[in-house]
Amino acid sequence: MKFETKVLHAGIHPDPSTGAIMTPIFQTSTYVQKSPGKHLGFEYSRTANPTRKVLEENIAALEGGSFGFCFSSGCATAATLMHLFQSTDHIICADDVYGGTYRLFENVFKDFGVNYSFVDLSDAKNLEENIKPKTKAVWIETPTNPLLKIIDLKKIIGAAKKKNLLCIVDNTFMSPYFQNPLNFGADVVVHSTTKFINGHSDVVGGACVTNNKELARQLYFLQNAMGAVPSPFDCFLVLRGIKTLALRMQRHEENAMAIAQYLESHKKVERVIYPGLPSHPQHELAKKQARGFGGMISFIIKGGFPAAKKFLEKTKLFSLAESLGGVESLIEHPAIMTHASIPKNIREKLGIVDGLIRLSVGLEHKQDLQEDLQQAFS
Ligand code: P1T
Repeated sequence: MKFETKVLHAGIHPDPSTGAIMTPIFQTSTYVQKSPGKHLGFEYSRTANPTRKVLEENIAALEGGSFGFCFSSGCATAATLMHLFQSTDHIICADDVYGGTYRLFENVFKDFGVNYSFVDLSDAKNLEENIKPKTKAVWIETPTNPLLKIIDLKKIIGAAKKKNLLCIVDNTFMSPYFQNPLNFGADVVVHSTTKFINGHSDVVGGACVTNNKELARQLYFLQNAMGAVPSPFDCFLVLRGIKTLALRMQRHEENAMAIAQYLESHKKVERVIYPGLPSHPQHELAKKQARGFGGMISFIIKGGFPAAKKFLEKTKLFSLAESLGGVESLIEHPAIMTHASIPKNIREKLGIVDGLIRLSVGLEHKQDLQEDLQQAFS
């Protein structure tokens, strides 16, 4: 099946008891057994739930994977995955990742003895230079959040595999419509389903997918043991949102390209970062490894924080809010909002400066979006 068909049909079947075409919300915590241990495949909803199962199968199919697992948030997905490791293990993480991911690793799991090196993986040689005897895994986002650096999946995963490192790729920014890290040899692909996959800013959720049977066994165990699972209703909402993922991603990208070009021509803009622009330092790599450039743009406004603050207060269609990937456009200030948990000196070294503004370009008409930015600049 092609992607547009998979979002509607992969793992989705009419309800056998009623014929309902939409997957029912199985709002139940437990399941009656005929005799101890004799049941219809479901015992308790933390362990498995029919609505969640359909979503897990659907997301797995979209990523080209065999096993999918859903969680109560993107962070809960990452937290569960971290339990694959033990104290003294070392993980190499891309240096530019969602602030909450950085915080989870640096301020939570580090206290349990897991060590992290945050490294610029857009330069592949930095991976090999940072591998230690206890290195077990590499954690990647591409494009990165918020600087939209592109990491060469083939190169990094190739080098990591030579050292038997587990490769985990957070694919939230691209969504499975534009990029499938498992095809590059990644072991696990991660999503905050809160973002493009659900797409309607009404659910917080997460998911991961693998093709590795042994990893799937461990993840199934951890998902049940840790218990950070989504509600059946949230799974229903994500399943509903996913149906239009292909259409939404096409429009997100069309609008983002137009807005990126507009920003690049604006005299009050110092620099625009969008992988779809030829000015992006890794534009060719982005073209090669993904089927599109997505809906996220970052730019630096001239005039530093005072100019950024004024601008962020003035947009109307672009709502000032954290998150991304919803139908409506959002604007935010990474240094104060999504990446505040990264210490200022590290943030600035990375390039998350006070004039940096991030846009999640939604599905409004691109002319209205451009006019909104224009009036804010004025
Ligand atoms: O918010 P949550 O569903 O827990 O997902 C965390 C997460 C994981 N990975 C990436 C790439 C993310 O961007 C996020 C969440 N990001 C935001 C809320 C944000 O505004 O960047």
